[in-house]
Amino acid sequence: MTALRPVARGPHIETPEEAQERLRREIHAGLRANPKTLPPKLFYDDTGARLFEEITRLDEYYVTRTEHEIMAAHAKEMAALIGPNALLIEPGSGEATKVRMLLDHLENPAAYVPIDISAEQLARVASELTQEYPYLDVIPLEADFTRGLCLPELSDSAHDARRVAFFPGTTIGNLHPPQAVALLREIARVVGPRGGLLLGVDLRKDPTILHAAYNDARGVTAAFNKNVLVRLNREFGATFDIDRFRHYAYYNPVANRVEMHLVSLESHEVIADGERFLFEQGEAIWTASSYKYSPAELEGCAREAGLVPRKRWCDDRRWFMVAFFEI
Ligand code: AVJ
Repeated sequence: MTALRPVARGPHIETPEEAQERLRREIHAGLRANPKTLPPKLFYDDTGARLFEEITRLDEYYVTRTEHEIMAAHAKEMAALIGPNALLIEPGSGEATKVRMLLDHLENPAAYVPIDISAEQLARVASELTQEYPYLDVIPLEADFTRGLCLPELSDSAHDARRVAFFPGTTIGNLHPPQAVALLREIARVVGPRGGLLLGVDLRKDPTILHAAYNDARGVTAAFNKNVLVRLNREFGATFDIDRFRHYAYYNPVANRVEMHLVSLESHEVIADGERFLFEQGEAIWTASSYKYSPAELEGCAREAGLVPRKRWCDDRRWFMVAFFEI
């Protein structure tokens, strides 16, 4: 049994209580806003992380499968571009499935830093990776990367290594483009002058395909979306009646995004965080966006953030792109 490094917390070493308090305020502000809005990171409690894994295996959800196919075909070339002795950083690591394809080809990586808000999943994944790659220094960091990026304490050699961020799964798509640029800029800052970024992003395509991917027949995406309300009831003492809300997702080809909503089926009141919130019949809570990019637009965002496009890989249908950038 390998001794497990304690999960570092960052940035600014916020306690779990402070993090929960900040989330509470964010939720409160979101429910007061017009339209009512909740941050997509709320999806990823332990139940949500599990539901998302189920989504990635759905017939309709081509996203994960397609990226996996691209990675499988080109991981060797990607690893070569990252180079030897690199420190690999993954914001929103989740199950850390795709990074294994890189690790299988990377030459003597300095360390791997998975960053995630789902603490239980992060600890489990880190221990699995330590067993699978005994030579690898795995340094998990429990953090909300949307609040800025930081690195845990590193050994001198890991600290001086070339830093490369791995940001797959089109997580960047959750952000409105200006925020996406800001996060890319933050990534560029953390990886520094010799750094790199390997980024996976979903591309624009037939809206029918997109619609199906976010409206699966088995209703897993609906359960994933509604789990946000279950969580607010459990963790923040809210009184949402889940059956009074409908999962509603559609692709907006003008804004280039899938929007996910929870729509109130009738006019009613909900208590959350000690306050009454009125829902009109048909009123939405906007729970997520999933932006779809063209390769050129994505690379434009990256350039704005100080990242230079070096190489891109797509599947045959051009549904998904993985791209490598350097500072
Ligand atoms: C994890 C943000 C990439 O937007 O496709 C999947 C989340 N939501 N189905 C996405 C999600 C509904 C997913 N990302």
